[in-house]
Amino acid sequence: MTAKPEVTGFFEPRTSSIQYVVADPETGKCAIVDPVLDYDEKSAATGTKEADRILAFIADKGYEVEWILDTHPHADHFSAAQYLKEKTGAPTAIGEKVTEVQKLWKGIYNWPEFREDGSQWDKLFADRETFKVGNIPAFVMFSPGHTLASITYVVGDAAFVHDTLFMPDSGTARADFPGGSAKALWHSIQDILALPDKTRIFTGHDYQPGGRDPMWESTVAEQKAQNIHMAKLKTAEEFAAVRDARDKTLPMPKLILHALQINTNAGRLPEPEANGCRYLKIPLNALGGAAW
Ligand SMILES: N[C@@H](CCC(=O)N[C@@H](CS)C(=O)NCC(=O)O)C(=O)O
Ligand SMILES: [Fe+2]
Repeated sequence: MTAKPEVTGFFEPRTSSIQYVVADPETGKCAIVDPVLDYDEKSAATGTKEADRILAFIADKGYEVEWILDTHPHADHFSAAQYLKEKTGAPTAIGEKVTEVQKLWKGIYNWPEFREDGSQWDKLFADRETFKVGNIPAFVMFSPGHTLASITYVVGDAAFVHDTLFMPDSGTARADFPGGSAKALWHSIQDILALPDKTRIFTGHDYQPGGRDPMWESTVAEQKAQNIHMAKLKTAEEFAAVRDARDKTLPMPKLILHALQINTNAGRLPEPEANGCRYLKIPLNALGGAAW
């Protein structure tokens, strides 16, 4: 029988993200998946309200953090991985293809000094690499498409698919960021849907279609039968045509140029300048035009 970890989702309304704590109830060991560092774009203030909420939950449960996991370098929010590492001492991890994403954005930000070897994380996972959360067996599946470094963490019967499948009524993630590919996303989703039907699917965003309450948990069986994209579109080509047409209409996430410079650096803010202030760098006209 596949082990059933306890999974708690924390919805972050500012970016419609879901952060997770996945725990082995037997040992009290847990992993944090895709934690958000708060950012208010109007004042350029950063904050740790969300991350502290997760830490309070973990303290209350008496859990010990074993891993701080990111599924991909996010384009819409800052990762709280470094903050949580400082607080817990747990290692940070991401997929090893992050080095390709680092190369891409190193060029866009014109950062000749930037290390593009992934050494900003404690662990880079390879495809199908195994690990554990407490005594629960876990493994990594490469899931490129939304980004070329995206991975899915499968912990017992729970798959953290982030920006591949959303809830069945919302379809799938966009695939038009630098390094994205709708066809690759299709194949990644096929791998996820090949997991056992009862596998619990935990998504990374919920944009609350029709204004319904936020939701984040489904199963492979539900996704196969009901996902508005996957239940209807039967080939990679059909899927890519629908996905690419929709993506052309979507404006870039408002924080993409802010977020990638922090998230390709494992959630570290830029070093302060001589006056003690940290600055972000925004390249103009670097993303192939706007959906005006
Ligand atoms: N309005 C949001 C958009 C965020 C966005 O583009 N989200 C990505 C995931 S990072 C996505 O796949 N969206 C799918 C869609 O909007 O259909 C923002 O500006 O941050
Ligand atoms: Fe994303």
